[in-house]
Amino acid sequence: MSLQSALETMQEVGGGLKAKMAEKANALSSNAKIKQLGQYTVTPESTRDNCMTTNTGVKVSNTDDWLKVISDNGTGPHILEDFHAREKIHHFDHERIPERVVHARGAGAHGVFRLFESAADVTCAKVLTDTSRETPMFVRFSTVLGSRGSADTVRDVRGFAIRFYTDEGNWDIVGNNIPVFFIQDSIKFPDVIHSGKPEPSTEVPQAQSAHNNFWDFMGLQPETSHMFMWAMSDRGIPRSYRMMQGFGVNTFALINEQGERTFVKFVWTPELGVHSLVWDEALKICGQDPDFHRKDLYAAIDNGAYPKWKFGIQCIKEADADNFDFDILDSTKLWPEQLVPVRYIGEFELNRNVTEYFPETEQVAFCTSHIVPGIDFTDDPLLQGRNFSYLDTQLNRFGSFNFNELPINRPLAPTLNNQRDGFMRHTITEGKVNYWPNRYSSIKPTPASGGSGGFETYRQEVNGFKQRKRGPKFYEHLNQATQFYNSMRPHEKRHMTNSFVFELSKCDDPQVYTTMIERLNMVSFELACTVATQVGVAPPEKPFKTEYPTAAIQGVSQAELTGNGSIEGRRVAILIADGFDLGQVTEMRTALAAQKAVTFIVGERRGPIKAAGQEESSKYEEGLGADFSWESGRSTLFDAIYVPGGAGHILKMKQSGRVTHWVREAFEHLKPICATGEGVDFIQQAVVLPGVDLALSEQSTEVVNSYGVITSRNVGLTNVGDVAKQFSQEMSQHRNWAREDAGLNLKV
Ligand code: HDE
Repeated sequence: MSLQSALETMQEVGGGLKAKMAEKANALSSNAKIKQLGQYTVTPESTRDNCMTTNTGVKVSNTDDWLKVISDNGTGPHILEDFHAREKIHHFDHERIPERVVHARGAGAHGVFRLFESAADVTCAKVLTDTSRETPMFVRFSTVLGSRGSADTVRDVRGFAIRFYTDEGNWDIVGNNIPVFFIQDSIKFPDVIHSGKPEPSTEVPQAQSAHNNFWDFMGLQPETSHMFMWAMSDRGIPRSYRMMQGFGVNTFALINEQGERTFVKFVWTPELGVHSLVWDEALKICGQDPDFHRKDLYAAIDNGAYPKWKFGIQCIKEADADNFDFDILDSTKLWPEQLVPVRYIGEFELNRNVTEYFPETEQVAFCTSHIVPGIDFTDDPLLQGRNFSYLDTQLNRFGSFNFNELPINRPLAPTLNNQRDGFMRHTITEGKVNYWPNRYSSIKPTPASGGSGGFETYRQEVNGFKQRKRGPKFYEHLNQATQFYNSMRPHEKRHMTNSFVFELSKCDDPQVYTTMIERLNMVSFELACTVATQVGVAPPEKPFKTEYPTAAIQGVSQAELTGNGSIEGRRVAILIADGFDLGQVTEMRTALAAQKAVTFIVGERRGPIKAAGQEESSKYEEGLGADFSWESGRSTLFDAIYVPGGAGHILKMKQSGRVTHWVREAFEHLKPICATGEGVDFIQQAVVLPGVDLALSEQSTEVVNSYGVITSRNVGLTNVGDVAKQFSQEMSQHRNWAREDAGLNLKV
């Protein structure tokens, strides 16, 4: 392949893909909710003569100078009469609304839900029974503790709130990426959140659970045990919002046509698998790219790599409710899949980015109480209080109950009732009366009639005494925490141990970390001993229990959730300097682009990098344009690295400590690394792979895969494709845990 044709091929790969994606994006731009939002969307073209106006539609002639009384020296006092200046400043002064008290930092996207199996046996909710429907959705991902301006990749639980704009009204599942919660009763929510938020005396730390107050609370409140094990696992540092599971956490009820009740938990699992960052990388990204997750989501959707989740239900019949050794209404317990299998009945896809952040992602107002006929609440004590809190918090954020009239919150189902007026009322309702009953009876409550009639609460018998108490099974807090730990693979256990060590080492109050070691001993003697030694506390003398549970829970290790082998949206850095082998780069890019991975050229400088053979040219613009320089990019922001051949470029790379660090850091973070031709020499110099002499492959066209480092020294153009195949296979597994098991990541 000539240099020229190689460059042209690369342009076609990029251009063709973009055109196809744009086509798909247009086709998807028209679901009913998007059309509805279109009525509220303005563009420069929708204005008169492209002219800026005041908020009352008057064309503006000058927006740079406040009206003044100008004296001879060219200045003078401002005049209050300037209605445009005052409107502009007033508006600015009032631009902020209170940020969410938790989950303040978020990212949203639009999507669509498709049902492939009717759940009519358990519910009459049309959204879960009518397989011919496509239901528009809006989803908001978030961190919990940090404020709006904090970083994305902190260790934290992630919010995963999903809204279905159903024909019967909005249905919200305000979920998380972890299936259990810290506390059992909502009255303790302010306590658990206060303990995690910045300490009141100093307002530090920001977006961190690694401090005295958080671990003080965890140590003293045994019911947190299961959830803090999850938060300290890899689930606390997801690689991408696209690679997280979602859980409704609370126990809801489904009601079918016959009026029968089934207890249900909602779960959704990503097609791309559940994957996480490694801790060192997460910490670095907080500084290198604090918007890492929101950018990742935006870029994937923008490039047509639409993330998808299978949507499932776990059901327990009313008659079986008492047959478990945990209370099925206790949100600190999950329903193990081996006992209650997940029935996947639908899927959703996010296929459109928001047009403007504030009116969509910031103003979306999720409430657990937004349900539709066929779905109901239970006595889950964490859910009951949430139903109160979400509505209350929206009133605080918006200052008016009319927040449901905002475009993003406005249901697709028509709304009509006698609640009128209030701040910022938009709707104009015809008619003389705003009360019920009235002499016209034009609108009235409608009796329940399956999924399409009025909402009717399940007829549940309730009797008892007013008390502040929980059911007897609520008092067991440790079994599932131990079972979760038992379910982890060796590398997952190692990561958990390290996170406890990190977090507790940030606490400087010995009482806090000593109590926490006692608490950990209640979950696992092994874990408590390892953490204690590292944190500087005497390990417990003996196990807390004579026998800890030995069972594991199915489906909770991320090793069981690696996805469908797709590498869509994976970011691959191609490291080059002048004199690189363009043919190899072209072949690799084409092969990876065919699988919708996104490649970036990272060169010795940004701008054109000259391929071997082009080096003599004096024209600056000749060469392959680098997206980043070695200095401006960082290995942490990519999933994998490729180093092509080219004697001249390898010579330069070997002289750069920065680019050597790139490869070593990616190796330490267990990422797939690929090299061809002379690129192999560079890898050999940068990392240690025991028992593998990469030079041996010099004479063969063999592709060597050693701990996720894929090399082919004597690659002919014909087999870059084979190398790419192994490279993407490795990428689809996300990280090479065997490298960590062998301790190689720490020997670079
Ligand atoms: Fe929330 N939670 N929460 N929460 N929560 C809020 O509502 C609350 C809980 C979750 O992207 C607030 O609109 C109480 C569990 C998400 O807009 C607030 C309790 C789960 C989001 C509130 C819980 C969540 C919130 C703050 C204990 C997982 C962000 C702003 C009973 C199932 C939604 C707001 C978005 C937000 C209260 C516990 C998930 C204060 C009282 C369990 C994803 O109302």
